[in-house]
Amino acid sequence: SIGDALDRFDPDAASVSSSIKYHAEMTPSFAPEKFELPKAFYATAESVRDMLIVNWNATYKYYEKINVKQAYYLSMEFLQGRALLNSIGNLELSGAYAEALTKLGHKLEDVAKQEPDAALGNGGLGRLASCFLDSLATLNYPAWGYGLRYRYGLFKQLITKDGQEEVAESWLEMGSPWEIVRNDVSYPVKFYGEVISGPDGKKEWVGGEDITVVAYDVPIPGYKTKTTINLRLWSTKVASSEFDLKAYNAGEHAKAYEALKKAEKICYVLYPGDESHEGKTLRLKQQYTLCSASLQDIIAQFERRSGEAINWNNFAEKVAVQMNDTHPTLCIPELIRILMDLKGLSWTEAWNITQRTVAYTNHTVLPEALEKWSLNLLKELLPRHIEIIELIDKELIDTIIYKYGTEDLELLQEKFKEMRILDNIELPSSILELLVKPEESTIITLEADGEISEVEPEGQDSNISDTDKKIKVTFEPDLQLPKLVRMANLCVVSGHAVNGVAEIHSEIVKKEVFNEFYKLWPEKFQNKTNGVTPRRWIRFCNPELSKIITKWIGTEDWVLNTDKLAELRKFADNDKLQSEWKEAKRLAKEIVVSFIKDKTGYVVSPDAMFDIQVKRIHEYKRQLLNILGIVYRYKKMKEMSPEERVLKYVPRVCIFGGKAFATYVQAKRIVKFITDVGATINHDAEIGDLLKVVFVPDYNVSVAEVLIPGSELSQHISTAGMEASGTSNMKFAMNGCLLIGTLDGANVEIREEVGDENFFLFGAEAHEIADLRKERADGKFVPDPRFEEVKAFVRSGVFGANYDELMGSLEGNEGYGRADYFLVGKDFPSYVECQEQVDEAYRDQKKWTKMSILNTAGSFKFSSDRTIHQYAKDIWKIEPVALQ
Ligand code: DL6
Repeated sequence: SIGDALDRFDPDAASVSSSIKYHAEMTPSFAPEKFELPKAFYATAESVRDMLIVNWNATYKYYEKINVKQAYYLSMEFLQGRALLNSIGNLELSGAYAEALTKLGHKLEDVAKQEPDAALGNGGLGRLASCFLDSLATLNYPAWGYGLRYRYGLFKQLITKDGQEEVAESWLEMGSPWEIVRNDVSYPVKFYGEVISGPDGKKEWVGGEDITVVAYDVPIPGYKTKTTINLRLWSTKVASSEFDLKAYNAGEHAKAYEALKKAEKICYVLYPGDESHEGKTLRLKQQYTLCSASLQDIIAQFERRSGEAINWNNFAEKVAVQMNDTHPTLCIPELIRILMDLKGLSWTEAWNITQRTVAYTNHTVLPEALEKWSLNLLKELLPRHIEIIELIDKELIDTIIYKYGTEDLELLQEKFKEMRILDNIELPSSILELLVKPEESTIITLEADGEISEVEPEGQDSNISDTDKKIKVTFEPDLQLPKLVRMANLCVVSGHAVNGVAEIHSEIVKKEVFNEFYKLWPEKFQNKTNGVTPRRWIRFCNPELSKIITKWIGTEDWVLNTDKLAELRKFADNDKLQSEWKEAKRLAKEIVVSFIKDKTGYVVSPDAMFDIQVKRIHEYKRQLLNILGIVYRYKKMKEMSPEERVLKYVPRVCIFGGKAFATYVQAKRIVKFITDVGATINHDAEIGDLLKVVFVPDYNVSVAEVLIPGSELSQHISTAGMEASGTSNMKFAMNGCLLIGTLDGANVEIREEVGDENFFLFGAEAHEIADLRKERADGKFVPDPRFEEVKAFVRSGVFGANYDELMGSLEGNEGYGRADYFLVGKDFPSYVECQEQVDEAYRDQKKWTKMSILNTAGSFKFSSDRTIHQYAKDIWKIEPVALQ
């Protein structure tokens, strides 16, 4: 029985050891005689995988048997990081593994470090998806993740004297011990071709390019539960019949495997450059591959579980699909296509089922990040899907007309311009006819930019028939602009729920980004504040602090029920707790010291304050504000006597980490600037340990697991209103790190929970930003002299160059784009002053430690368990099912 299967494993160190030895002997990729490090990792991981597979099979079978409603999380990114410590931690086998490995001559931590990060993500969105999987499994929710198995992830970041360099991230070079290749789970995916209509009006998509997708399953264990859910990653290939043996034998090798390469390249890298047509096509192919494969799989599962009695109207009662941002939008037309063209349902039925099934999470308000695809590219690549998207656009137009009537054409035009899925594309003729007002006699042209023009028809106007000179409504696309499909609008129209990821962000989603949709369907809009898993982000990455928390709370239940962390509040002043707390922080800082030495060569002092900003490099996240603050501090230090200097400033190590997108030139300039500043300051003997600036290369999950426990101050300093949520802010707070930040994203809620006095707040607020930008653009902004001073200092060449492009962008000089769009200049003085308060606070270590404890205590809300319960209840309508 399932129960027996699950109970077979309750291993002690001895049985763990023999399992590891077994795998060491049977692992063919390493020499048999030695048990050295990489091999020790693979053998250990394989022994863990045996256990995972038992639970994973049982979970799978159980869901099949009880035919429970399941959630499917579709995401182009899963930033899983390493799995070994997390898996054995969740299985409660860390002790047994540590002991077994010691007996075999290795330390568990050394073995664990051999594992390459599964870097199938870019930033917060991908890591959130991975935290969600951990919570789903832990809370026993029937759910799966679906993604792509990129061979090279995003990229590996090298830091050279020229700044960031990207090289392929070859995380799969030695194979992944966690994945199970499912050659039995494979589907065809088609591109291009044409749509033909049968006599009964049924559509068929034929011809084109066919590839095959194969599932790679990654078991995801929950904490202290047998539930082990599935992350199904798709890999692309072609059927063997596509290999052109004749061409190969004729020496035309490239031709022989052309089809294979075309298919394989879909899964080479995450976010391939999309400036070229080729690049855009590849990205769209990736998105469609994820959607088509996952939908086919979900439908196959639904059919299998339904047995003889398939009732499609029941689909949404069994399936909830969550689109992680707009990248998986194509699952909407794909579901409709399968239901209509392959399962024979009508448009009305298919549309209704789809709306009840899919939901959309928005993760950004940056207009440039809201995906828009070229109509022509979509038409070419997915001809059937574009027909379906046109039908959805028509449904939307009907709804708009139903709501606003046809009387006020100007109002309608406004609504169409804002809301239509198809941008700059003809209105359906049936709609144009509907807009005709017989009593008037003008030709009304609705222009794509929202304007309306009216022309009195001249007697001989050839567009107007002789019999009816009354009126005509036409639509005029803007020939200068491309015809686009707005994916976010498609998601909002088709999904039954739309959510933002922090309270302030969800309000912006409702009141600004999708305000017109909110007026139509207020009930769709929700907030689901992000969270992070306390297993990985405290329990496993910070064992010393975890022990202390458990000791003072009196139970380890906080790992599952983070509300208990709030109990630490009552001990925040306790001297004993404070000294243990400081000791744990100190140990974590020492680990950071050796990590920095190892990765950058810089030697930093553990006595200094560790001040960290780690996140993707983006202008809105304002790493530039941070580094300019450092430069200002450095300049002031240089102007002071050594005595004054130590009185005014506490020693700091300022740590940066994060990747700049390969084609984001300005972000790469920022990386280079930070490393140059570091090179100058770190070698300035006069400054010594009072200030160090370090850029840690190749920031990823494992690096975060080292840096976050050792952090004392972390920076979340985005221009207000621009960071959807942020999740590292939650991880830092959990680990007793104080935050300096703006009122943006989840900072707002973190500050509420930890207390205003335990958060360093500065900067303009979201509601002020539009006016401030206008002030800047109108040339009315008067910069603070400190801001002028720091820019002049940078331009003087102290750091090697004059950084004209960066400094210019802060001034709006010609050629440098929008005048300080991210308001670095505006916030600079309050940032510098706030940093002075940080120094002041740090001098009082008793107070600082209390603030640190209160940050951990106040972080209880930011567990992804809370977030997942909310998604399950409010959006997916799924219930936990614990295996018997
Ligand atoms: O919701 C997860 C994460 C947020 O915490 C960040 O604030 C936000 O920037 C990030 N958004 C993206 C957007 N990507 N796209 N498209 O990564 O999501």
